[in-house]
Amino acid sequence: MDGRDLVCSVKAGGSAGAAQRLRTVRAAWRRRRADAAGLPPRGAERARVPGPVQDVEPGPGGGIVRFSRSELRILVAVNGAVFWGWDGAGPEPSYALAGRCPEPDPRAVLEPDKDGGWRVVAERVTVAVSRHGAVEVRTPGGVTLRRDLPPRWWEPVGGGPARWKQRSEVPADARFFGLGGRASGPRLRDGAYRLWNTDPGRPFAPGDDPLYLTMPVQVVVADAATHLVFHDTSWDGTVTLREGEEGAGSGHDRPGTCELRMDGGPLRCWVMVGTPARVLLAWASLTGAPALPPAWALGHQHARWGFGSEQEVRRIVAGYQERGLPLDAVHLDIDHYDEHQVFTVDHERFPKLPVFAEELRRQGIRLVSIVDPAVKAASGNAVYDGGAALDAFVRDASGELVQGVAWPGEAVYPDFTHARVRKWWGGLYAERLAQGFSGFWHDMNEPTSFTAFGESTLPRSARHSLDERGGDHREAHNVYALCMARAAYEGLRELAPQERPFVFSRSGWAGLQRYGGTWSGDVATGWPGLRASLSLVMGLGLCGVPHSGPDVGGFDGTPSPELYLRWFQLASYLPLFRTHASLRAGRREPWEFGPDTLEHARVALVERRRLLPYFMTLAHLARRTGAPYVRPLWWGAPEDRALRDCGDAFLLGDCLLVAPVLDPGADRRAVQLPRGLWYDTATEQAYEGPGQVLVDAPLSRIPVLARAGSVIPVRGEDGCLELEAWAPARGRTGGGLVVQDAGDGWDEPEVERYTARWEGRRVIVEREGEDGVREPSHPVRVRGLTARRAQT
Ligand code: NBV
Repeated sequence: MDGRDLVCSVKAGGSAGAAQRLRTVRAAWRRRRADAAGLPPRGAERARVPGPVQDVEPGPGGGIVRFSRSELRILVAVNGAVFWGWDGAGPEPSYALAGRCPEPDPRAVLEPDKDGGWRVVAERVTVAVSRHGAVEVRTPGGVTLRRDLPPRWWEPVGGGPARWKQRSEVPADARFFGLGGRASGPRLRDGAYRLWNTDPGRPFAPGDDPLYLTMPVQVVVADAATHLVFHDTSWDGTVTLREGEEGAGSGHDRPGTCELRMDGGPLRCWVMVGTPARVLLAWASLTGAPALPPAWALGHQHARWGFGSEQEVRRIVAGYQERGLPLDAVHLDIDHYDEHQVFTVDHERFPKLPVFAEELRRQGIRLVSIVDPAVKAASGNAVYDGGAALDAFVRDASGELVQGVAWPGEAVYPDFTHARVRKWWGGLYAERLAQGFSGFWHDMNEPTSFTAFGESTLPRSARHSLDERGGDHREAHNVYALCMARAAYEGLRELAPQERPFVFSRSGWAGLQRYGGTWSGDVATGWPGLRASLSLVMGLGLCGVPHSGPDVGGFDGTPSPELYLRWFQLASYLPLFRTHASLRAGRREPWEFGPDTLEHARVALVERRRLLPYFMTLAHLARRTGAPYVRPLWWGAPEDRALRDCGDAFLLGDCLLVAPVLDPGADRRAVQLPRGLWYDTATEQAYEGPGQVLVDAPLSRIPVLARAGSVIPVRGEDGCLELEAWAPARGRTGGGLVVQDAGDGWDEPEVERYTARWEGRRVIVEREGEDGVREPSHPVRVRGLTARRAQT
């Protein structure tokens, strides 16, 4: 059943359902008519390439290379990132950039290259521009990481935005990652990936593409170096990837290729080169540090569409408490709204929400509210009236309000690309705070409008402010949710200045991490959905959005106890650990799957709670360095090709390797290890990497390995911080970082550094400071001292 059918069937059924169906038919026609009238038809087009080089104009960090039919602006920034833009495009304005464009690197200068080309030599990269406008990015050692062939534009003869195509080559051994949240990654195989945020309208599985959160960001990993390339344009487009082949054909390498075709927008990109850690650091310095969540948001959260009433929420909370299961937050979905209207409460089902919220808070449980962007188009609805008075809603090309269909029926959509609208919307969270909510879950913000046919979103001709530049939905669509997240984040900063906002959003774009995280959306219940969950989290992390996680158990249907448990176990090691499901789906509480599942889920919940200080440390490190908590195995060893191809396990920070069970019936699994010594944290068996090992994975747990030498902050039984150290390999040392966080607020905690070393038969852990080493003030437990070494 897709969203359009569902909308009809869940809404009271009968005549209400029929009325909604009729609305979706009308909305689809309206959308079609609006675009027919508001978008110029694509008539004849003229193709253009840059042509031969004419002259250059050196400037700070690079300069301008002029061709007969275009010009290329190159800028190397102080953070090592390289920008280039065609047809005069500069880095600004941009929805991705966190602030102003970084300063140019004064050492980077434009100089003549061979064959009439030009180049800019910088510390970490050389950018070479050929006579006809091919752009090459090379390592300082001269190895080519990426070669962009001269682009091609198609310009409508009667004027309007040009379509363009950019074809690039990468080394034959390169692997592609990223492009936002993709269900069939994290390694992106050969195929076409669309750049248009899309609600698939039904639960998705690997192969469904695009999904809610796309981004023109690719991380390309090759022997020579890793690079991130970001095409800064929010228009609809398609990326077609093809991995290369070494020794293809007559012994020659066939390079990997990437072809980007966009419907419009500037042709401009940023490239960052280095190790994965350096690349993500540069990306975060450009697009913003990931927002730090409050500590509670790193705990276990339970949601459901259709709790339906305060009594039911009480029943669930009591279920957790009676069984001694940790629970940190409960999420209320659209069914707690008054007739599905955003920023309202159904007072019959939730008569005293603020009182209830306060009661939960005293028990250490926060309430999170769903927030949908669509506002019921009815005067008398306070949000509608307030927005209308401000002219906050999207209009069409003829100036009429764009009316779509969402859960409350006929609906209008705030134009979040307008500063005034963001300010107004941000202020509306005051009502949510007064109801006692602590966190915010943005849904349906691709944006989705139910339509009986055609795309389930706003007309492409719909007008948007685009921060006063003016434009239409073709350009605004992909940044709509990003701007909504900004509105919420900035509003909350003002409304509750002492608290760190917790916002997570289904859709988004490059830079979303500045305001919060995301989640999988409606992942289909099934083993493929479980695999897709991990792919999404890893891909998003590589695009700079480190905080995400799936609906544990899948959104629809009823998972088998085994599937539910494996999902639960995986998610207990992901940043967002949330059980959630649809109105119609089976239960998702851990006790609903039999006593064995309950006991195994309890182990996962308790371990998550024990690891909270480590998660909090990872959140701080993500904010300072851009490094995601969940990293592909190749993170520290991109030259290890076996790791590049391996997407079924991940590193959680520097210390842990998590190998979830993604197939039914498994009681052990193969794990591809990076270099070094690793301990199975359950058995303390030691394994030497690199290589593949077989590790036990009974139903009671998934394999988690600790890197020898790690020092991990954990929560001791008394609730205080402890250090868990894993013995370094003999003759080696180790260490770890700890950031002790107050749980909320803006105090800047110190980064504590610990080292671990052998002294005779003991392992000593010490705290490093400016004035030398000292004994740690936290209790230390050393593990792995008597580990058996397995043969690999
Ligand atoms: O608000 C209802 C659901 C929500 O539970 C889910 O998490 C979102 O992804 N929402 C989608 C709208 C209904 C989709 C069928």
